[in-house]
Amino acid sequence: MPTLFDTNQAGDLELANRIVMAPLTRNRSPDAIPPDIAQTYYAQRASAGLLITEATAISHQGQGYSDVPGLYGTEQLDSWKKVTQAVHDKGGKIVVQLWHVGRVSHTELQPEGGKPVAPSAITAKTKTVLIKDGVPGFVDTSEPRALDASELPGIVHSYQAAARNAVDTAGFDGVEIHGANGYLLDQFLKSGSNQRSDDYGGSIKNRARLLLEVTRAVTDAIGGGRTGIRLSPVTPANDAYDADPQPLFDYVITQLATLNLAYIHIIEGATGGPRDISERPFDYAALKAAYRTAGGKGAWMVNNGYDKALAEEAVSNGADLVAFGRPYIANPDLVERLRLNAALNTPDKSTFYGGREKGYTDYPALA
Ligand code: 8OZ
Repeated sequence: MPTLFDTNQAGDLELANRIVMAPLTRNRSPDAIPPDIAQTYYAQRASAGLLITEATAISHQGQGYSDVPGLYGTEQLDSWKKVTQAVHDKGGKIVVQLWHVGRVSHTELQPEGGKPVAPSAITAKTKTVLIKDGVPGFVDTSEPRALDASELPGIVHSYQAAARNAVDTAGFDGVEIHGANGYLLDQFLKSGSNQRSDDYGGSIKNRARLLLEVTRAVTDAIGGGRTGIRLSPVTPANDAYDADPQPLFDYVITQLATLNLAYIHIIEGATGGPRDISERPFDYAALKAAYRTAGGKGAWMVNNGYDKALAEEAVSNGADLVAFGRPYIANPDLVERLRLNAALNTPDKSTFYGGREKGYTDYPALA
């Protein structure tokens, strides 16, 4: 029976263990350029089997928070190149999370102060982070405008270009498509945010169309073996809601099964919150079974609220990889600490978003 500490394969990626650093937004990239200290931050965590970067905007339009990084400008790519080099020098593997926030944004963050874009012109009941004079504050998201169908090929192209640049220019081992947490692709998937009457709204097949077009475009550019995707079937994050998520995600996963992806990354329950939501039941075992039945060979990665005991139980029940979020903020050597059953440092919430070294690169490893 494999353990958390055994090697595993995720598509083309050979991973040293089954412990993954989940994507974590840190808002330390002014002008969307990762700071030099991001090299230290990610290299400190390189003993994870796989590092997934913080969500990274594929375009200016795809940005929804102050000081999050991008993947569409030369300086952004050059800076990421130094990060991937630092991780590879430590023997680590790193993929970048491709992000378009859709309606979870603010006019102040959009090109020419325009409205954020969405499947439908429905404001998300959620907050974003604007940093003013170095001080982060939560503000309501702006009212979005509905995307015209003629704009969608351009968005698909932005994902594809970002994936190509990530691998060819920035040196990433692959990409993760952010299909979760109420951002653009999840907004299209779910009935609460998608009221379109064209080919991208209405039926499950139509609502899943954009996510599948994006995933095909990315795999065409860099190969399925270097592409993962993150999904959150029932999270309420960012006002995400679907009236009937099980058949929706069973369809999505069955389609994804044909694309030879490296991995499928599932957030179980409410992102960063309860793993079970009584009013939003979901059968994750059925989802995984649907993927395997449809021929899906990617690694099955689980996430949300895992500790060592729960992670070991998941691996013994057939999970291939377990992603840890908040523990990775405070424990650069999380793999070693889990191996030794050592105490974990406690993350400091006040330094999650914004700032510099404090709460970022200064958490100690075991002596
Ligand atoms: C926390 C703060 C801002 C963004 C996500 C990218 O939930 C995020 C995010 C998390 O996926």
